[in-house]
Amino acid sequence: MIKGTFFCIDAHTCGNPVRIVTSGHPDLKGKTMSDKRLDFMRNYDWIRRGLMFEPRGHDIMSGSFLYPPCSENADAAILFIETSGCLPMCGHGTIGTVTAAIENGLITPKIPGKLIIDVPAGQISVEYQQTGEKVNSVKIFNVPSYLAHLDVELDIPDLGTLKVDVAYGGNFYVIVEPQEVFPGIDQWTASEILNWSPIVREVANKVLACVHPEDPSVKGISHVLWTGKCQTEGSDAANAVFYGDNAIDRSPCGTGTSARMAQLYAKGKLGLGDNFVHESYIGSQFIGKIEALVELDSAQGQISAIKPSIQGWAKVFGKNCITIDDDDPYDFGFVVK
Ligand code: PYC
Repeated sequence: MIKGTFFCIDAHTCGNPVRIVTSGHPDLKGKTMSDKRLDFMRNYDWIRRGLMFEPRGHDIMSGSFLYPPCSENADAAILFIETSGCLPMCGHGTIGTVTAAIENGLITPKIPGKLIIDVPAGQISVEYQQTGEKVNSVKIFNVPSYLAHLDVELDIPDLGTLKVDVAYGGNFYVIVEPQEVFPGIDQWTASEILNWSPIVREVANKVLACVHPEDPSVKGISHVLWTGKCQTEGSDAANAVFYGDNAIDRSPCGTGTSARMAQLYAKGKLGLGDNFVHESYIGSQFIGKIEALVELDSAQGQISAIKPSIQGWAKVFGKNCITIDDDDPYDFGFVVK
């Protein structure tokens, strides 16, 4: 029996995949996208697994569902899906989703060129540029981003002690800069990054508490952002973001770029109004900027945060109708580790 039929638009944002699911998504309970994310994770995770994992997806697959807005001022809402779960926010996912949605008439903006979008991490706004039917670039004004932990020493078995920071940019990131036991991403192979990242994430999650002060359902370190020397002209910094169980982001990572700007701001290395060109593991670039400074209330007092923007591009390359049928032994997908 067919359990679900999903019409999808396949795209990539600066090299990283985004599968935008335009039909077949479940009705979700809740007033906000954060509530709806929890309902999806509890009751419909089979859809994510079926569409993201092999054989319909792969280790690096990520995607989104477009929903009607939850707030009166918004144009649309997005639920993000990925091999690792349902992210509170995804930058490359938003750029791909907006590109596909505008090019295919799936969202009608109240103001052409601008969108307000509800996402599980809060509300974001977007500006996009279009030539004819094509969207050339998308700029996201992301959720407040902040440094959560500074100079933490992690004992990584068989590697040594890593000094790291942890920052939030829509997801929590361990940020690892070059040091004695880590020479930089330019000196490590992709296999080394894929090997050490889950261990670093696990150790960091054991010793550090990361809970968003305004939404306790947003918690835990999901990503590891490694840094190193740039390879593309014009870049200010380079990164390799690890996510899921076996993925390095091919885009410069929107939430990772936001977290990195928050870390650099807190350390006095980036200022209000500064641009920050961030390069991915394959050399593609996002333009980041610190747009404003804000304070977040927390039980421990106020947290200084930045309001970052991230600008990038996406290309749509296919349309796809995917079924999940329970006569298929791999209906809910599988992961090879
Ligand atoms: O662009 O925010 C992002 C992202 C998260 C995971 C992969 N990409």
